[in-house]
Amino acid sequence: MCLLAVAGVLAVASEREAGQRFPAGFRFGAATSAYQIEGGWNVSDKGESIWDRMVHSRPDYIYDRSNGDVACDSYHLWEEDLRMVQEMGLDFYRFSISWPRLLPYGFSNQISQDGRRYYSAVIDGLRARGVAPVVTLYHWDLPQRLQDLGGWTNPLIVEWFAEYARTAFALFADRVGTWITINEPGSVCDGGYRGLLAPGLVDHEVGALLCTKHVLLAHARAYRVYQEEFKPKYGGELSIAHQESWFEPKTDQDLEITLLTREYLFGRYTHPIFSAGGGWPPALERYMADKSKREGYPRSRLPAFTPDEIQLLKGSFDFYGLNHYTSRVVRAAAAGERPAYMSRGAEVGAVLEARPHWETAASSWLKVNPEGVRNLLKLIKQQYGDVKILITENGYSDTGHQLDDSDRLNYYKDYLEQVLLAITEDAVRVVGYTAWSLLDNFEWAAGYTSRFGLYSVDFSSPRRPRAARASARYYASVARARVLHAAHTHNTTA
Ligand code: PNW
Repeated sequence: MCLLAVAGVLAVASEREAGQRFPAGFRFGAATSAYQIEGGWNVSDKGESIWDRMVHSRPDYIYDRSNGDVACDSYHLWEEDLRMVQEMGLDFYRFSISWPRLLPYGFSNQISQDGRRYYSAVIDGLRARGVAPVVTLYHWDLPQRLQDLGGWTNPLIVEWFAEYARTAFALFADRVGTWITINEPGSVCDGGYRGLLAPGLVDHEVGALLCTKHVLLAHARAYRVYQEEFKPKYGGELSIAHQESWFEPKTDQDLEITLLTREYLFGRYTHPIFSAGGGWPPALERYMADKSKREGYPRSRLPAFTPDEIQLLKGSFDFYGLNHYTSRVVRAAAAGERPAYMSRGAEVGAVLEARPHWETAASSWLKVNPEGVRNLLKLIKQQYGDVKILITENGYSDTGHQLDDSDRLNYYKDYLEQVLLAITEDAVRVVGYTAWSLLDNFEWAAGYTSRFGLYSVDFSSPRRPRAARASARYYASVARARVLHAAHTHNTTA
């Protein structure tokens, strides 16, 4: 078909589908994280992280006994990554700084010049390509030294993190306008203290809840540091990225348990920051106090906030960062049924299930339910008001490095459609969308067995060649046209 005819098809398509248009100013991006892509785990003076320690000391912990020692080798091949971001025409690239790469021993008395040069080059490289950097300060790679001092269960980490954040702002805030403090506090604490992620500790009764308090306060302190010392000069924005699934009651009888489970798994991390009143979700706070008492603890396992801490946390955001992948139905455990001790709902007596018709990605936890994202966006607006929401992650996993990935393409298409409906029909203020991930990478305990990349990576080759998948072309066409189906029409007619 000649070019003019293609243009004609496009013109008709875009008129027909005017309602499928993302609002002006809506931004598209893709995300990665340091440990998952960089490699270079011990180059120059980089310090050891809890993931380095985990994969080296407990190789069985990773499904395919792999590690992130080399990963995508983005420490050396970062220009290729930037070329891919540019090739897709994306507005921003979300990546993370490795705390022990910048501060090898966790504290700012020693700043790695190599680490500093590396992140500076990535930031400058993005800007030179017209792509905005969105920088995450903590995507799970804590300096091992700080773990040895108690990690996220030690209240002193609140100031250690604020000091790290101040260092990163001082070095990069002149060129970075959007910051994420912590990626998924829920994964950091509930994953890290349920043995699923580094540090691989098992103490979700006490450890995970201490971690929750400190990881939130660390975020809030970093927010205030930015507000007071950097925002007046640079005017950027900062928030935290929460992982939230859509939870719906299995039957009408399960409404109450669903509300409590949402508060336990998600509200515990969002209510202190986004609610008008601040502090822990009241229903959860009562539940945990009563339960702890029955268990013989002298005080609630959910540690209290002081009034000052409540004020520090309340409103410590410029937007709502949302990582979303999947949905569950919730039911109360039946009489005599004990939810598996380590299962996520066990603390509140809930059982989480998937509906049988939801398809499963390569990651067994990832059940596909596109309507879930719209429901969740509406719920966030209902709970916390008309807040600006940046979707900081959404994506789909398969296996192997093949390029024909119609399942992933359809996942993006169907989820983006629901995001757009939330904007146009429900007036939810979603300002941007981030695909996870730019390229296949080290998927934590799943190693390289689950692939989330828009670009595939061949990990069997020392050159780690990247190649665009069909989903990358699709996503690029949406990002360029800002319309859901017109560009797709182009793909099929051309
Ligand atoms: C995210 N859930 O984690 C992380 O931010 C990424 O590093 C990771 O690679 C990606 O998702 C894919 O797994 C998640 O419970 C943790 O639904 C938990 C959930 C989803 C994603």
